[in-house]
Amino acid sequence: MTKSALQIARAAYQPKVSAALHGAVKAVEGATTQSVADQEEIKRLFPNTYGMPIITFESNEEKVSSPAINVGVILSGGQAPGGHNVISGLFDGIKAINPDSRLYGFLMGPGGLVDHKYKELTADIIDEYRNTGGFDMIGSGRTKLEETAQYDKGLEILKQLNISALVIIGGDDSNTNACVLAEYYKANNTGIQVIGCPKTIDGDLKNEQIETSFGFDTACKVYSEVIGNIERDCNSARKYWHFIKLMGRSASHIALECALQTQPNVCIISEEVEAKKQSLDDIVNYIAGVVAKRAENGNNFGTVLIPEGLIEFIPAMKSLISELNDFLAHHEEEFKQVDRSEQRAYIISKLSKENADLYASLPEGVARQLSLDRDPHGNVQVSLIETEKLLAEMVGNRLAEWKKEGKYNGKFASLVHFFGYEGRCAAPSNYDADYCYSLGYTASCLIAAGKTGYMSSVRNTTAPADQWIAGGIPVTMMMNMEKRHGEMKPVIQKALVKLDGAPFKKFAANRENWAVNTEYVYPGPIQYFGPTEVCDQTTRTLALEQAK
Ligand code: FBP
Repeated sequence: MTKSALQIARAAYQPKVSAALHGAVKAVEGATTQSVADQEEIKRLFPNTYGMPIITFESNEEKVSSPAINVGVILSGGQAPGGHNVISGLFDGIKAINPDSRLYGFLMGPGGLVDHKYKELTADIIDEYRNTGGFDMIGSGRTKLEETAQYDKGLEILKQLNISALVIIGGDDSNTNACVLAEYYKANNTGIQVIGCPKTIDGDLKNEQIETSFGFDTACKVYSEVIGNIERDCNSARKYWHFIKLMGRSASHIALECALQTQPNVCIISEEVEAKKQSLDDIVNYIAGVVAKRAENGNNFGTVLIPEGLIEFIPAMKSLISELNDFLAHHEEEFKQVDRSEQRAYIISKLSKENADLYASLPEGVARQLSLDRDPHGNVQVSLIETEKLLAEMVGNRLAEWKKEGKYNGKFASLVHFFGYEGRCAAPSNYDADYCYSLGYTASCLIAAGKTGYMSSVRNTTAPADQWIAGGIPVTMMMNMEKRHGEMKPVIQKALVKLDGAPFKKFAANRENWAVNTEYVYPGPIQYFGPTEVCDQTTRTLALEQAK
C-alpha cells in the first residue's frame, strides 16, 4: 500500500504518556463513589458495580509477574481520530503485563461481538496503524448492545477465545451499555471484565473525572483550519457570507471550540437558543442584524457557524417536528395519496395553528425534508436537515424585506458548507495521539488490576504529558436516570455546553466585537512536528475549563 510522507514519518512517533505508565504500576483506590443523581435507583440496578472507588495508577518499584491475558476490543459509533492509538496502547499494555497476552478486535462495532466476527490483532497489524486516523483496523458500527440475548451470544465467543476482558471504545450510550454489560457479566460470575474508553468528536462525554472525549481535539483543529481558510477567502473577495454547519449531533461544543479558534462573525450555540427559548425567527433576525450592521461599514461578507443539532433545540421546531411525526405516523397512507404539489398545503391544513404558521414560513426544500425524509421508525431525520441552507435562505429573505422597508442597503450573497466527515478520520493531533495511547494503556492496567465497570481515565492533560494522571472511574458514578423512548433508563449524563462555563463566557464576551469587526484568526493545519506551542496545544475549551 502506498503511504504518504507524513504517514511514514508519523508511524515512528512515540506517544507521550504519564510518568506513572513508564514502568510497573500499582492501583491506588480512593473513597467509594456515588452516581451523580438518582443514587438509590442506580444502586438498585447495578448491585455489583455501584459505589466502587476511583482508581489512580502510580509507579511501582517492583514488577509483579502476571499471567498472560486475552483481551477483546470494540470500536463503537462514529469515527474519531485516535481510535487506533487506543488499541495500540492497549496492545502494548497487555504485552507489558505478559508478552504472551493476545488481543482480538471484534469487527464493525458491537455487532462483531454478537455475530462472532473478529480478528486477532498481532504486532504487525498494530504497527501498520500506530498514530493513524480512522477506525479501519477493525471497523466500527452503531449496533447497540442492549439485550441479554446479545450479551449471551457475546459470552459464547469470549469463552471460545478465552477472553477475560473486553474494552469498548465509544460515546455516552456505548459506555452506558458497557456498564450494563459489566454488571451482567459480573452478576452471572462469567469472570469477564468490561472497560470503557471515552470517544466522540462531539465532545459531549465529559465530566468532573473525564476531561474530554478523544477525537474532539483533532476534529476541531481540522474544522478550524478550514474555517480559517474560508474566513481568509471571504476577507479577500469581500462578496460572500459563508454559512458553515459543523457536526455535533446534540451538543454545540464543536461549534463553540471552532468559534474560539477562528473568531467568526456569528456562531449559534444550541444550548443558548434553548435556554432563551429563541424561535427560528429570532435566530434569523439576529444573523440578518449582524449582516446589516456589517453592510453599514461596507462589509458585505462574513462567516456564520451553525451546530448540527440546532433544529432540535429550537423549542418551536421541536413542537412542529413532534406534531408532524405524530400526524404522519397516523395518516401515512392518506398523505401518500396527496399530489406532490398539494402536499405542503395539505400538511398546513392539518397542523395546529402555531405549527402550521411555522411550517408555512420554511423554505420549500426544508419543509419537504421535514415531511418526506423519514427514518425507518417514521421520524424526521433531523441530522439530514440542511440547517445551513435553511438559515442562509431565510436570512436572505429577511434582508430583502428590510431592503424594501429601507432598513438595509447592502448586498447579500451566501455560500453553504457542512464540515463533519472531513474531520473524523484525520491523523490524530499530538494531543489525541498521546491521550488515546494513554487511555488504551490505562485500560490494560485496569484489566490487570481486576477491575470491571470502569472507564479508562487520563487527567491533568493541560499539563505536560509526564504529569498526566492515569486511572479509572466507575461508570455508575457518571449515571442518572433519564427518559429514553418513553422509559426511564440509567444513562451517562450527556455533557452539553454550560452557559456559565468558561468557554461559553469567553465567547459571549467577545462575540459582539467579532460580529461587527473582522477579527478572524487563521489557525492553519495541524502540525505534528515542530515547536511545542504549535504542536501540543489543547483545545481552547479544555484550556479554559481547566484554568484553575
Ligand atoms: P458518535 O457520537 O458516535 O461519536 O458520533 C458523532 C457523530 O460524528 C456526530 O457528530 C454526527 O451527527 C454523527 O456521528 C453522524 O453519524 P453517522 O456516521 O452515522 O453518519
